[in-house]
Amino acid sequence: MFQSILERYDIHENYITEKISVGLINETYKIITINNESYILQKINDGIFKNPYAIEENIKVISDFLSFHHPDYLFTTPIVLLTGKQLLHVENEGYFRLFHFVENSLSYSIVSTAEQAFKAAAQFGKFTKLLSNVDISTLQTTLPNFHNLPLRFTQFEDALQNGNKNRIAEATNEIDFLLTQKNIVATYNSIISNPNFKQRVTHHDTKISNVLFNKNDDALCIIDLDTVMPGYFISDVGDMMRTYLCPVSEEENDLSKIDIRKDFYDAIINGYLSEMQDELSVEEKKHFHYAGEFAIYMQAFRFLTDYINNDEYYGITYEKQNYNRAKNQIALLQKFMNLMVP
Ligand code: GN1
Ligand code: MG
Repeated sequence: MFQSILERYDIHENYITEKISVGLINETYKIITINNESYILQKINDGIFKNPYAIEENIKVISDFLSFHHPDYLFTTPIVLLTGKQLLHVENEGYFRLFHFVENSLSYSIVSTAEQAFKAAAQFGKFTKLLSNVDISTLQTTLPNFHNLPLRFTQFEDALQNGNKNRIAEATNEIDFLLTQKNIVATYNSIISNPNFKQRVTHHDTKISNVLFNKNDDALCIIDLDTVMPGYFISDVGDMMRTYLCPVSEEENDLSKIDIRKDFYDAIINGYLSEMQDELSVEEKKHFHYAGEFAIYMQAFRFLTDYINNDEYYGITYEKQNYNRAKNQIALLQKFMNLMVP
């Protein structure tokens, strides 16, 4: 399969491949040719991204804007095919994109220093800031309602009505806890009706593996631009809190390891504000803490929803994985709410 894909990019040398997928949705491979050219090949999950061309078009709008206004900014765009398109559709296989591997870059799966948290947050803040003059109506929504908390909550409630009865019974404690936190949804509704909350170009998947660093630990650029679309800053800051504050990942089953690193919390806020200070309104700046609650809560019940729906969305490698992920996120939310009083 790879060979026929690479030929469409006029790459004919021998190569080796390595699966480096870190996400739960798309598949990612590194390809190194015999001439030592390195590429990243990504297969888009078109069961989830129903209109992959929207991704390509958004990236085009953004890359045109950046190359005109901020030509020095390192922005990873897919390699253009012989046909002139960036997205390759292979019948019965799916949609693919090929990128040049960013030389001398590395990525992390867990944040190990507050400085990394600061630098990553600054990168995501910079991205939104540099694009603040893009007319967001020119961008498409690549995943409708992706971070729409009330709608996600309704999907959770639907799962509780129609999902796997055994799994619902098994997860009674977690379900009860999540239902008691519904005020987080009410706050979201008040936020989006507040004119001081603005929609901006938002990444929506700010985990640390989406930031490339060099060996001196400088942040080089951000990657994984499939969910770049209009959104609120709480999405980006919230997902950083969800994924940077804890020394272990959402896959950890030993809940005693779940902890909140206060200095990393400060680093996220300070790093983000180092770029976004003049962009965010006073009202928005009061909602950094809420951002964390929003993202952790949403992820907790999205994992549980998927478990109750028999794991139809997130990739799993063992039976109770989505349940365990939900328990992990609930533990994180409880720690976050107890330790990090706004
Ligand atoms: C999914 O596949 P990945 O890791 O890029 C999900 C995110 C979740 C994340 C949890 C399109 O992202 O919302 O935060 O899993 N992306 C989509 O690991 O649903
Ligand atoms: Mg992603």
